Amino acid sequence: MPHSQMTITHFIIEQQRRFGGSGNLSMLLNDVVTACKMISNQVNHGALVGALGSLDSENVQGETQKKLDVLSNEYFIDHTQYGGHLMAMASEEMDDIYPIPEEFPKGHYLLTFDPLDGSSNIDVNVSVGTIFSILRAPTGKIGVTKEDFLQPGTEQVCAGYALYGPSTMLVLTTGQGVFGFTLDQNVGEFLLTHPSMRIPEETSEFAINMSRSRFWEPPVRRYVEECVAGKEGPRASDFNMRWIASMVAEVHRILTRGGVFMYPIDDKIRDSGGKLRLLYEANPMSFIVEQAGGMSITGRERIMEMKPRSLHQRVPVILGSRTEVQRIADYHTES
Ligand code: AHM
Ligand code: MG
Repeated sequence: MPHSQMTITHFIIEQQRRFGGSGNLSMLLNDVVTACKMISNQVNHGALVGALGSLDSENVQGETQKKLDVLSNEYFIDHTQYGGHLMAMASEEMDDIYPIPEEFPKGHYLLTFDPLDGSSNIDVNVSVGTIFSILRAPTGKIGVTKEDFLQPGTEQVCAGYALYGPSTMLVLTTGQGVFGFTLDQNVGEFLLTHPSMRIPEETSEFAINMSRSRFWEPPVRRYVEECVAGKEGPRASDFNMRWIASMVAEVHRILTRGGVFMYPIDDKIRDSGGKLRLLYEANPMSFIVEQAGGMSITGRERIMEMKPRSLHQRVPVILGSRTEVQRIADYHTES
C-alpha cells in the first residue's frame, strides 16, 4: 500500500507490531484522533455554528476562555474517558486533574493536553491547534494524584499535535521518528502524507514576539540582533522573521522548512517562569522536535529533562533547528 494511502489507524497498528507494546496505546490514540477530528470540524465551521467568541470564565492561569477552548476540552474528555486506557487526564483548561470517573474502566496511561492552543487566533480565523502528551500511569497504586503527572518529558510515551490550518494535519511521535497525516475531509480519515519528518539543520528564519524585546535577557537580545543585522552583521546572512502567535503552526513550519521558535524568559514574565506550559505545551513539542532531529531548551537546560514541580508550570522555550538552538545555548553559557 503506498504511504499516501495509509490511514493513521493502520500506521499506529504497524508501529505497534514493529516496535512492540500493548494494543492499548493504539486504541487510546484512536480516541485522541477522534477528538481532534471533532475539534477540527467545530473550528472549520466557526461562526456558522456560533463557536466563536469568549465566555465570561477564566482558566486557572487567569486567561479568558474562548467558547472553543471549553468545547474542545469537552470533546477531549468525552472521547478519551470511556475507552478504559486512561487513569486520569490534565488540561490547560482544567484547574485540577480529571480522574477517570467511577463508571468507566481504568487504564495504564495519563493524558495531558492543550485542547486549543493559540486560541487568541480563533476569532481572526488564523491557524490554531491541539497539543497532547501521553505518560505511563503509576502501577500498583490505588487512585491517582497530581504528583503522578510530574514526570520529566523524557518519560513521554507519545506526543502529538493537530493543526487546524488550510488543511487539518496530525503530527505524532512515539519515539520512532515523526510522522504527519492530513485529514481527508471526504473520507473522514487522517492519511499519512509526511513520513519521517526531519527539521533542516541550518536555517535563516526565526520566530519571536518582538514587542517584548525590551524585556529580553542579553543572550536572546544578542541572537536576534545578529539575525536582524543580516548580511552586513556577524552572521553574514539575511534572516527572515515570522510570528503567528500559534505555537502549533510555528512548530509545524519549523518541521517543514526549519527555523527557530522562541518564547524565552523575560523580565515581565520572570515570576511566572515563562509563558508556555511544561506538561502540555513545551514537553510534547520538545519530544516531537528532538525526534525530528532538532533541539529544545529553556536557554539553560534541555526541556525534556526538567523535573516538573506543578501541573501548570510555565517554562521558557527555545526550539528548532539544531545548529541555531545550539548557538543560542552557547550564548546563554557565555553570558
Ligand atoms: P494559549 O495556550 O493561551 O493559546 O497560549 C499559548 C500561545 C502559543 O501558541 C503562542 O506561541 C503564544 O501563546 C503567543 O503569545 P503572544 O500572544 O504573547 O505572542
Ligand atoms: Mg496553549
